[in-house]
This record gives sequence, C-alpha cells and structure tokens, in this order.
Amino acid sequence: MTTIAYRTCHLCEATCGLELHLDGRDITLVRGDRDDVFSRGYLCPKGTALKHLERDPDRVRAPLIRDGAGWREATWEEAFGLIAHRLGAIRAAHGNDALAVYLGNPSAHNLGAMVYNRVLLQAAHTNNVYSASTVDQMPKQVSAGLMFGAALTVPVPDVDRTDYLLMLGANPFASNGSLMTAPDMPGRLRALRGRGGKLVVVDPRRTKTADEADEHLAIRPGTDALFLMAVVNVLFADGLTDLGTVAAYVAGVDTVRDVAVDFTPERVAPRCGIDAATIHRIAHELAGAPAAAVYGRIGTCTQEFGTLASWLVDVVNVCTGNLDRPGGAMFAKPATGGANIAGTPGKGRGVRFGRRRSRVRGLPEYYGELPVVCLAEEIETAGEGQVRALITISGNPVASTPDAERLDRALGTLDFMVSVDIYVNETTRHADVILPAEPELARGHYDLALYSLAIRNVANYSPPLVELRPGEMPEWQTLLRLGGILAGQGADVDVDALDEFVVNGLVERAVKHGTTGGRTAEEVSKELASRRGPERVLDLMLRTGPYGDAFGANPGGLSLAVLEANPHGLDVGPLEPRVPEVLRTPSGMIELAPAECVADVSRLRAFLDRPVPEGELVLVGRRDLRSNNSWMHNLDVLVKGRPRCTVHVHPEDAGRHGIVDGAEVRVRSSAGEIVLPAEVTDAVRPGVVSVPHGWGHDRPGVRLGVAARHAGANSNVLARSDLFDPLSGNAVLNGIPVELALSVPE
Ligand SMILES: Nc1nc2c(c(=O)[nH]1)N[C@H]1C(S)=C(S)[C@@H](COP(=O)(O)OP(=O)(O)OC[C@H]3O[C@@H](n4cnc5c(=O)[nH]c(N)nc54)[C@H](O)[C@@H]3O)O[C@H]1N2
Ligand SMILES: Nc1nc2c(c(=O)[nH]1)N[C@H]1C(S)=C(S)[C@@H](COP(=O)(O)OP(=O)(O)OC[C@H]3O[C@@H](n4cnc5c(=O)[nH]c(N)nc54)[C@H](O)[C@@H]3O)O[C@H]1N2
Ligand code: SF4
Ligand SMILES: [Mo]
Repeated sequence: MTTIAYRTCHLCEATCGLELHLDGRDITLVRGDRDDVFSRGYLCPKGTALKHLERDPDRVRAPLIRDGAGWREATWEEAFGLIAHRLGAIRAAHGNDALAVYLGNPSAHNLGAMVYNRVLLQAAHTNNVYSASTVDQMPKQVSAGLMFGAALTVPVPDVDRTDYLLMLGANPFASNGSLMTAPDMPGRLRALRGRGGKLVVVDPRRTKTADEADEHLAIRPGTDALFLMAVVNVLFADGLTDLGTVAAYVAGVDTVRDVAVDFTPERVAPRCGIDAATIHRIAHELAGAPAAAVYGRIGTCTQEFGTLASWLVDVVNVCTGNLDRPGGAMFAKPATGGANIAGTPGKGRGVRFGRRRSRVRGLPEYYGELPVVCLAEEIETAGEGQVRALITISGNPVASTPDAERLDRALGTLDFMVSVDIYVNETTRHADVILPAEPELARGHYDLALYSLAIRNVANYSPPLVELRPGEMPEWQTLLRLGGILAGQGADVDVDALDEFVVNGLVERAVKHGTTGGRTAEEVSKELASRRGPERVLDLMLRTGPYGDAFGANPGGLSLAVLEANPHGLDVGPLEPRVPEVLRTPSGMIELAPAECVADVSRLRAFLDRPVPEGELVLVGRRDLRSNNSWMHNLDVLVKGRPRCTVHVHPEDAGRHGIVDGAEVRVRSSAGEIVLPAEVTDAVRPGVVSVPHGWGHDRPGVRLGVAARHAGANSNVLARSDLFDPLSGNAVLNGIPVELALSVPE
C-alpha cells in the first residue's frame, strides 16, 4: 500500500519540499511538493535520487571495525567499547589536544548534529577542531561578524523583490544557492528578469547562471576584491553614496572612502579583466536601481582575498542604501532564534578571533575552530599536542580540503580514527571504527542552520517517516554517546540522562533570558516532557523564538506541535528591516571599516601592483547539478552519461598545448598533479581551467561500487595548504596556478 508523506530535502541549502510515495520503508516516487510554502513544487535531480540513496547497497548499515586490511561488522556495544578504550588511552597519555575533530557539510543539514555536535566538541576539550567551514564560507562569517556582530548575521539578497542583482562567484543554476536559502533559484532569477529587473553575473566561467543573466563579466579569478573596491571608489568619486535607512547606524564611512581612493576602475581593470567603463557603469546601475543587491558566494570566499571580497560585497550594499531594505540585502529572522535575536537588541559583544592558535603554524582560531589547511601538519609534526586520533563526522576532508594527497597519507599514520559516516570513502577508509547514521527517513528534519539565511522567514518540520530497524542507531544518540565517552562517562553512557542534562541547561538559559513567558524551568520542562532528543530541543527553541508561543504567553505562537500540523511548512512572511535591532557589535553600529579589513587592504594593493605572469593558467572549480560535494557519486542515476569530472580548457589554451577535446590531460600545480579528460570549451575565459571537486574515488579500500567506476580525479590534490586567506584561515581553492600537458600513456 502506498502512503504519501511530505518532507524537506536535506541535501542542499534550498530546503525543497518533497512529496514522497512510500511502500513501507521503500520510497517508490519522489515529487516536488506543490503545496510547500517555500518551494512550490520545485526539486532537482538530487531530490529525486533520495530514493536511491536510501537503498544504496554500499551504505554502511552497522558499525564497522577494522580487521587487518578489511572490516568486520560489529555491535554498537563493541564499537563504543573500543572507542572508549582507545581514545581514553590516547588522551590520557598525550592530552586532549591529541584528538582532533572534523565536522563535514552534512552536519549543517542534520538536526541531531546541529543540536548535539556542540556537546561532543565541548567534551572533547581540544584545540583541534576543524570543519568544512574553512574550505567554504568562513570569510563571509568573519566579515559579517566584524561588521554586524555575529557569525550568522549574513545579509541575503532579497531575490523576490530586487530590481538588480549583482552576483559574484556563485552558480545557483547548479548549486541551488548558498548562504541564501531559496528553493527554485532558477525560477526566482527568471522572475526577476521577467519583471524588468537585471541580473549581472561575475564569474570566470560562462555558467548556466551567466547564460541566463543580462550580463556576464568574466573576471580573472581571485580579483573580486579589486573589482568591488573599484565599484566603491566610483560610488564615492561620483557622489553616488546614499546609506538609506541605515545611515544613522553606520560607522567608518570616511575610512572606506579613503582606502578605496586609489583603486580606480582604470587601475584595477587590467588586473580583473573587466574594463573600466563597465565598472563605472555597474556602480552607477547599482546606485540608480530602485532596489539592488550584491551577493557573493563560494568563488568570492575560497580565494586569497576571501574576507576582503566578502566584506566589500556588504560595503557596496550599505553604500548604495540597499542594506536592510526590501529588494536589497536583508537579514532573516529565523523561528528558532539565534545570536542576533538573543540578548540586548542592537548591541553585543561582537566577535573576537585568535583566542587560541594552531600549534605548528600558529594560525588563529575562528569561531572556535582552526583552519583545516593546518590539519595535515598537526598530524605529521611530532611534539606535545601532536594529533594522534581523529573523529570525522559526516565529512570527507581527503576529497574536500587542500593538499589532499598529503592529508590522505597523514590520516594513514593516525593511532586511531573514528568516522560517523554512511560510506567507506576516501577519508573513512582510514578509520578504525565507522559508526553509521540511521536512514534519513527515520529521523526528524528541521533546517536549524539554513533558515537563518533564508530569503523569506519560513519554518518547516519533517517528522520521521519510518521506524528504526533493530541495530539502527539514531545519529543524535551516537553523537551524544561519543560526547559522553569524551566527558569520561565510559562506553555505556546513559544517553537519556545526558540528554536530560543538556536540555535542562538550555531550559535554564531560556528562563534566565526571559523567553519562556514567565514560566519556570520546572514548568517548561514539564511542557517539553513528551518529547526527547533533537525534537525536544527544537520545540524549546521554537517556543522561545521570535514567533514562539512562549509557553502560552503568546497564544497562537509557534511550537513544534504547530509545525507538525502544517506539513507543507509555515511562511511567516518576507524579510523585514532589522537594523538596528539585529546588530551585536559593541558600538551598536554597522562597522563599515573593521580594522582587520582595513589593515589587509595593503596586501590587496601589493597584489594590484604585481604583474600578471605571461601565459599564466589558473585553476577554478565548478559544481554540477547532479553532484553534491564528494558523496553522491555512488548513485547511478546521478553519474551515468558523459563523464563530469573533466578539465575545461579554453580553445586558445588548448591549441597552445596541443590539447583536443577528450584528450587525457595532466594538470600540475606546486602541490601535486592529476590526470583527467579535457573538455575544450569557451565557457572558461582564456587563462583559466576548471575542474570540479569531490572526485577521485578510485582509492584502495573505498567501498563505492558505482563511484569507483566513475572515479574522476581529486582536484584538491592541486590545492596548496600554504595558501589561505589570512583574515579567516580559509583555504584558497580558486585561482591556483597550474600547468597543463598532454598525458602520454606509459
Ligand atoms: N576544490 C574545491 N574544494 C571544495 C569546494 C570547492 O568548491 N572546490 N567546496 C567546499 C565546500 S563548499 C564544502 S561544504 C566542502 C565539503 O566538505 P566535506 O563536508 O568534508 O565533504 P562532503 O563531500 O560534503 O562529505 C560529506 C560526508 O558525509 C557523509 N554523509 C552523508 N550523509 C550523512 C549523514 O546523514 N550522516 C553522516 N554521519 N554522514 C553523512 C558522506 O558519506 C561524506 O563522507 O568541500 C569543500 N571543498
Ligand atoms: N549540485 C550541487 N549543489 C551544491 C553543491 C554541490 O556540490 N553540487 N554544494 C553545496 C555547497 S556545500 C555549497 S557551499 C554551495 C556553493 O554554491 P555556489 O557558491 O553557487 O557554488 P558554485 O556552483 O561552485 O559556484 C561558484 C562559482 O564561482 C566561480 N569562481 C571561481 N573562482 C572565482 C573567482 O575568483 N571570482 C568569481 N567571481 N567567481 C569565481 C566558479 O566558476 C563557479 O561558477 O553549493 C551547494 N549546492
Ligand atoms: S535543490 Fe537541493 S533541496 Fe531542492 S531537491 Fe535539489 S538537492 Fe534537494
Ligand atoms: Mo559548502
């Protein structure tokens, strides 16, 4: 018998509503949920592939313990026993810093991980915390923290109401959007143009998004900060600045004007590859549009000037009066609250970095984590504090982080490694124990992280749709149990008691902050008592959040029960102006010229003066609609057809190197080399080659039957761990100098 259920897709940031047809546990059909308040029926091929992901025979279903060169299935008791024993011994002998933790991207799409990873990290009490954030959005979180006072106070373009969108380093037609939660970006961008608005895309590649835009500016990689500096220069030089509604809350305008003064369009044009007249015009168009937004994403973050570029995106938004106005760049107000909702409106402690530093290179911590470009050296370098053990949680750093071959080797030297993961892949093949997650459909879902970045204020909860089978463990319990083990509670941690302890702490904090409608901790706990795990915490967050029922004080307000009664989600409305209430800087102002950014401008100036080496070729990445970082290549429906892991080479460069379409090409950087087929295409600008990341599945021991047949090559073998953005520690993954050669079979 078929039942129909609704669920938010957890695979990317778009949060599409899915209509699932279920036969028992089996998904027989996936469709877009036409009644979903946010996605209105949109979905992409990955959403449909969910049914294959749930069935994939290569998925790890029971704990695995290394057994010589292979693996054997084990009970949870045995696995946790081994972990407690080995991690206990290593930490006792070498200290807490000997254990590193790496959190991967799916943690941000997983309610249980969002709630309980922090318990685990606290218990680990280690300097060595790493995540995918420093190969991704850390520059934006740093610039937003400095300007607005909190890591997730990131303005998002009000796509549905804007008249003009300047988009840099993003390709939402493939990625479906990032740091901008908006299902159906293709539809929304087409609607923008349909109502007479303009879309300008800045990207070294002519992407699908660029193809669909009014204008494409094929910028030279890594020069966005220069381009944006020149836009700022024109805004001031031509008297176009108008801070609009936030004017009374902006500090540092004169400093910005002064630092931009020598970055004239004429000076930056040859470096950026965008002519001066165009830069002038773009500045005038931004200032002249009724409402405009500038949006930068991963192409602007994973480069040498990631934080400067991220900062300047918002400098332009502020200087054109577009910050915090409908149709401009606005702040979401998520139903579960957050750092810019809690505390005193309009003022806060701001952000501080570098409270700790990495042992080997001395790189500072950002928001409690170290740059992942440091991980390999922390494992390799002997001495006190050397990393000897690692826990990875839904991450594949061997595929995703720089100097991949070196990290791969380093992982092989660890004394002990635990991976919480659903596959044996390039990274987890090094683990001593792999702890699998339960099937997606057996857990509840709520996008705790992504709604902070949504272009409308929405809330949508998806309940578990199937029961756990014997031997399956909810991932939140695995994480909590690891936390308990790290806190010294031994292998048979009482997970329920630990959960109780965690929730009590959160309840007490809510009571202290006065968000429980005057109810005492005891009363609140009683109200929450019918739930446990992540759902109990979610209910607390919703009820104490900005639209919450405050446990009765705000009748008709949100609670988890209300969301359960609305399976297609609740739309609280379009974004509303939030300045000054959203700010958490110590000054209570938007810091337009943070000292860290201003100081880094001299580096940008030096870069501007450096000539572009003759005949230079640089590498950039790209995303394909049918892939999801490194981990969905084991689904035949997504990888069949023409190979996707190819190097795009412009015809001019191909001609110079004697490369023809389909030829095997050796791409070499100072970090390493890979071989893959060429696709000769004028979609990349001359001097730029493009290789997607997340491939290279042909490593020994990997258990990815399908992916190994479409292995591709690991582009991060080419990325260098000594190249990073100094303001955020974020890796440089774009703009890497490379050489090309035809690969001659040996
Ligand atoms: N060159 C280059 N490198 C890049 C990028 C780029 O653009 N260019 N992009 C970067 C970006 S933006 C990111 S976010 C990172 C991603 O970096 P990572 O997060 O390290 O890598 P993923 O490929 O997302 O790996 C996700 C892992 O989670 C596992 N997994 C999937 N679902 C679950 C689950 O429910 N539970 C558990 N426990 N595990 C699960 C998968 O099997 C896989 O091992 O890559 C970065 N690397
Ligand atoms: N299909 C699919 N969707 C995904 C993912 C996936 O792997 N596959 N990953 C998800 C994740 S974790 C993330 S973070 C998001 C990322 O979402 P997006 O930021 O939209 O990512 P990309 O599609 O890689 O687009 C980045 C663009 O930046 C361009 N670029 C490279 N270097 C530069 C530069 O120096 N300047 C400028 N202006 N542009 C540059 C690249 O050519 C590329 O087109 O996507 C998410 N969605
Ligand atoms: S766009 Fe993202 S959220 Fe929507 S169906 Fe595709 S993978 Fe899922
Ligand atoms: Mo990402």
